[in-house]
Amino acid sequence: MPIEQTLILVKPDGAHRKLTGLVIDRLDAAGLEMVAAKMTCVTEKLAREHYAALSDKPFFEGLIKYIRGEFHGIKDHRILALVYRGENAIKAVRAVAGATNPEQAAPGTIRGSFGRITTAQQFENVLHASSDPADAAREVALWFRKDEIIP
Ligand code: IDP
Ligand code: MG
Repeated sequence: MPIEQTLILVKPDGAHRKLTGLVIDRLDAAGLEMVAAKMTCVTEKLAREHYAALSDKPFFEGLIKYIRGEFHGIKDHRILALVYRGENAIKAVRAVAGATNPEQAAPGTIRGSFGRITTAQQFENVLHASSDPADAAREVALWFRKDEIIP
């Protein structure tokens, strides 16, 4: 199986609800290795670049507000960004995370246990996880410099 790197973001609802440690525990338990971590400011530009492929979706503007912590009072728009590495890391992290829609995410997955849909139809699903090798490479390079990642 291929050794992959994948980007994880603990989203503002995850930070606000004190789920950061749980996310890290679940990823560690999946047998993956953390190779980069930082609290970083999600600028408007970074948020829009990260979610560029979704810019035509009706939920896009809400998603930009959400990832910048505007619904959760996150100071300075800070977020925890992580890179994990391991065999089939992209799929392994997606399995731990669960489906995008928290109502459809399997019980026991992070999103299935802790995600919710707000009355304004905002998906709050605790974490971001890259979805395929091309996305993972693009996203890791967007959030981290090379020298911030353990070789
Ligand atoms: P993913 O995060 O599981 O890869 P994507 O389809 O890439 O899912 O969507 C990115 C993020 O946009 C989701 O994690 C979620 O926060 C939000 N999102 C996706 N679909 C919807 C929707 O139908 N309504 C509201 N928010 C959505
Ligand atoms: Mg995605």
